[in-house]
Amino acid sequence: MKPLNIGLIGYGFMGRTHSNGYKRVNDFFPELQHRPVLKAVCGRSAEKVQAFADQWQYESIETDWRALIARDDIDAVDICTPNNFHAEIAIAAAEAGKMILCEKPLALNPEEGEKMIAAVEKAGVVNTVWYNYRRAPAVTMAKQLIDEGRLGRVFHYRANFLQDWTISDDVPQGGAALWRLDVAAAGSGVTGDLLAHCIDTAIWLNGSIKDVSAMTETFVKERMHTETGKMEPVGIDDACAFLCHFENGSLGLFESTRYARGHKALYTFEINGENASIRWDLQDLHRLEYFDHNDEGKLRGWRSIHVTDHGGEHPYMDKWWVPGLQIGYEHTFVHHVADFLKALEAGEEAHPNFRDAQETQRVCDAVLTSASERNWKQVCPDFFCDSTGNPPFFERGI
Ligand code: SOE
Repeated sequence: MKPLNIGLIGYGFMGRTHSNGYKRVNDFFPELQHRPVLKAVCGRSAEKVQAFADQWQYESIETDWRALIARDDIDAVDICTPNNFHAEIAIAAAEAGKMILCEKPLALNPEEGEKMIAAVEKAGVVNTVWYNYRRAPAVTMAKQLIDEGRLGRVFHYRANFLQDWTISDDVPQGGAALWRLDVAAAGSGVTGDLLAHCIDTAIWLNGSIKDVSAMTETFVKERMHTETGKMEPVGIDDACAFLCHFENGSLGLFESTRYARGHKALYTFEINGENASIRWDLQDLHRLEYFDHNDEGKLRGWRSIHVTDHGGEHPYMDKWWVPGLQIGYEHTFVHHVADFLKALEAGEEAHPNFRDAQETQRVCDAVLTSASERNWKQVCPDFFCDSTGNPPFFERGI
């Protein structure tokens, strides 16, 4: 088996989910030819990063990400830093010829995303972004049902991602634990952190989004910044809702907030087609709700499919326990690693790659622009189209 030496940069919550994925993958996907090796982990505090390395059995540590990238014994760089470091690290890693696994969202904005794509494509390095919810077996099965044409024409796509952890105005912004509340580190609030997941899944299941009309709100306007020790304005969106049109003619409705008291991480989506509907809920992630209008009338109703069967019908489940026994959140990351390695071994693109994730980035950008300008925005299909939805620069003679 071929070792694939991983260099992890950042070791917070996502560092743990990814590390667990690397450690478990060969136990459950024995056909893979590569074995991830936890070669080095990097963080600014030597003491803290060493504690993480000891707990997760990384072979070595670095305190400067440039030193990690410069090492000959690192094959793949995993970026788990706050969002404002993604671009710089990814571009340097690509230039050093490393494979890259980058946390979501891809970047702070589409301009950064475009530079990251140029770097990985020029270097020809395998790249992926950890939109992990695609790999929940029930979500993958939703994709299969849609691709089989079972829904017929799709009319509606509805998604929510609701949390409640920032309601208190005593929660500070910035620093290792709370960078998600600091616009300089995160780029945006719930739009890039939570809606980005919903948008990635939506595009994967239902195709591209054409245009959006959004509203955002920042309920707590000032928070103490852990780095300056002062009260600073809050620059992120605490809540966001948007309407959209998909290319396939269906209508989308998305909502995300960190102010939905009682909800810790409620990610749900529902798709309504002419023949059937599908519903999924992260807190019941092993179930897929399915309504089929072709069922016999007196038995017609929503079925709750426990996506745990073997025999190849329920994605990924042959790899785990026995039918009827479910898996959870952490397995989505194991599946992501497995699919990444499979792509690598087949000489194919890993998905979602930077280019796929850039489509989500562009939707997020259009959402934020729409909210601030209070009007509908086209989602720019490529680099040359600006977020006003104007045509490519070269067509406008600029
Ligand atoms: C935020 O609380 C967060 O951890 C996101 O950053 C993750 O991407 C999401 O999956 C769960 O919530």
